[in-house]
Amino acid sequence: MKIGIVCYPTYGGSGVVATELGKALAMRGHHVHFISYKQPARLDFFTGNIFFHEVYVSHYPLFDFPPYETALTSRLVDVVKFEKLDLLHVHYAIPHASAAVFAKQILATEGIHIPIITTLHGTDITLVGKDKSFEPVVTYSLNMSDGITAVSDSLKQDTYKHFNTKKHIEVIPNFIDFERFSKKPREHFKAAVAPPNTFIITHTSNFRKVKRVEDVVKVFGKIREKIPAKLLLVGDGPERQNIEMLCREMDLCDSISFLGKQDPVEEILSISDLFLMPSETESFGLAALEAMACEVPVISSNAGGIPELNIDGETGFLCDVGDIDSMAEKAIYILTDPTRLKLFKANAKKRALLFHIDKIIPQYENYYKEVLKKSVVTA
Ligand code: GMT
Repeated sequence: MKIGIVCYPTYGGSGVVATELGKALAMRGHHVHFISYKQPARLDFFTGNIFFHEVYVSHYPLFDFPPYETALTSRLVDVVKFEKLDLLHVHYAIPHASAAVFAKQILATEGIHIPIITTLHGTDITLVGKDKSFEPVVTYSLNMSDGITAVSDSLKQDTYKHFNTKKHIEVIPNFIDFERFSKKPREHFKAAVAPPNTFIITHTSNFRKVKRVEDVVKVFGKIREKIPAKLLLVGDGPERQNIEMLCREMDLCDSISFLGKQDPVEEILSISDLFLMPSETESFGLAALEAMACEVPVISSNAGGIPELNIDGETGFLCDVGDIDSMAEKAIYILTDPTRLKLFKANAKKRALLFHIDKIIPQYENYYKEVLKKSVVTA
């Protein structure tokens, strides 16, 4: 198949999933065309069947806001026509789904039929998308898509709750590449990061409000009162400065390292004993899956789709959003018994294996075939 993938090029979850999906599809022989304003961060190699088409936005003095959606639409028309694509798979509804729908309508005037699949990733539905400044456009784009996928059942239900659509939504969860994400022997690294017999607790995110990084620090503060521990904070974003202030206020600076944006996250996860994800909303929790693949149990909130990944009392624990006491108590419960910790680590990996890339990519391929078949009939 000749597949166009539209995504954000940044390190955010939707861009990562879209890029890894495209790379895996190319490995399976498909021709994959990435379309975005910058080369996706995870697009770290090219083969004869991977292509990248940059979207340029003209800067004209009249534009206070560069019209990216218009430029993207024009680029989609051009790429679909010139590369003779079979389908467009857009990741994150805003503005990718509406741009694709518009491109589809333009192409139809020239007798070209292009099916569109929209994958919903989370905040495009639960946070930004449902805002009334976007909702009518998102609803229309969903209803005009030939196929819709969501990364968890929870996100599927949220979509039905917030948008007026009756269209079928296929749930295809996030996936993980075990060739990259698996526990590696990194004892020297662990020794350099923390004194012996110190537990390493990790959190990775884009430091947005929705991630509740302040809860991570507060939970860590409580753990630190009982057992020797070090907190590694990976990532960066708008809340970083507030979090640094909180660490100072709590007198925890010596026990917390801000590592910033890191590409080899698997190296850090390889030395970690516990992962914290206290998010306000989380459609799936790719960062938690990456941790689990590296044998790291997860203490998380029970928001959104996290319970579809993290199994309470087995791979970690689920607590109510903001319940810092319970999160700390559960963390201490896991960490203070070596046999229990070993079991939780093993369970985390076993659970992550259910989301192995080799299991999930065929689900996308089958869904593509299904949508192509249906859209030929109705075209
Ligand atoms: O987590 C973020 O803020 C980034 C966001 C994105 O779209 O880039 O991630 C969302 O998509 C990921 C991949 O499908 C999911 O694993 C994340 O749970 C989801 N984030 C939220 O729902 C907050």
